Amino acid sequence: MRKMIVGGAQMGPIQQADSRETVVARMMELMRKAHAEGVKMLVYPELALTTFFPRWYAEDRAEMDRWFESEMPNGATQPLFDLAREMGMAFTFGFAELTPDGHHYNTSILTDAQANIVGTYRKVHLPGHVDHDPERTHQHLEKRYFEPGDLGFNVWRNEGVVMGMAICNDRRWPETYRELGLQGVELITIGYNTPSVNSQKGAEGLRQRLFHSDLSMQAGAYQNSTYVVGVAKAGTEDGHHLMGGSIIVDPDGEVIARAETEGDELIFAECDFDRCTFGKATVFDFARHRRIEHYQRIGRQTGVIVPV
Ligand code: CDT
Repeated sequence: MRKMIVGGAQMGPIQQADSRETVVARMMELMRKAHAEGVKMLVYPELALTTFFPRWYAEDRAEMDRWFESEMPNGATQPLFDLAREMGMAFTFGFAELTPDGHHYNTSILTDAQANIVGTYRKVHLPGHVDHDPERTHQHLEKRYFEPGDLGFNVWRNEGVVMGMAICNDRRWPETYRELGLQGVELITIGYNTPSVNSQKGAEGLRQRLFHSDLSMQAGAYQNSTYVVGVAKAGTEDGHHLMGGSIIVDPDGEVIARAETEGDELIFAECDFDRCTFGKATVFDFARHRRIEHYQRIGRQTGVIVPV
């Protein structure tokens, strides 16, 4: 048996005025709680260090560079890395990355138990739009401020477990899980910031938003026989509400831990990674059952083409 206690560090809202240092202090508090529960791998949300700034429109996108990190770790986050090293805790969190050559990505990093960065992922599926859209109840300008990730979907053997990362909207796409599943993933970490209102369909409601989130991650876990940890940044940020609903899902697709609040909250569960083997060797033994000769469209066609 390969058992590890995995934690999700859901975070409550971060206001525009909150400093990185204040936020990191909250992350460290969650890490201390996780350590007390025996957690060895801790998952924080997407854009964990700042407010969800893509909701704000700036004519000059360079104004938004203040939300980006040009190195990691940096002065503000170093104490979190130091604490993790002291506690022997692997972790992952998301942040806005500005590269030395001027590229902007929605990024997450993965560390080992010595706080060495062993993996980097840059969000592939960027939701929203590029220009200000007056038809929407609120803006979602990820396509304005970020470029699509250039690293693809990778896994890392970390602390004895095959781990992969995805970010927020990626969780709604089966391609995300299957790319990772084809590399034998056993733990997929997904941080998210999901507005509780659909800006183009107000009637949708929070219940259905949470259902779609659960549905996507539970299906991804089951169909690839992997654990999935989805962790929210939740609550009201400068008047805009983000849903909670952080969960840990087992390789059967069952939810084994769930957040109850919209604030800073630790969820955790003991994961036995040997449980991933059964599904991978039977109903989802890809080598025996996949028929890639019939999947060609997936790799060559992006949008829908309906026959005339
Ligand atoms: N952060 C992020 O990717 N949020 C999206 C909202 C989509 S609405 C344009 C999500 O899929 O949760």
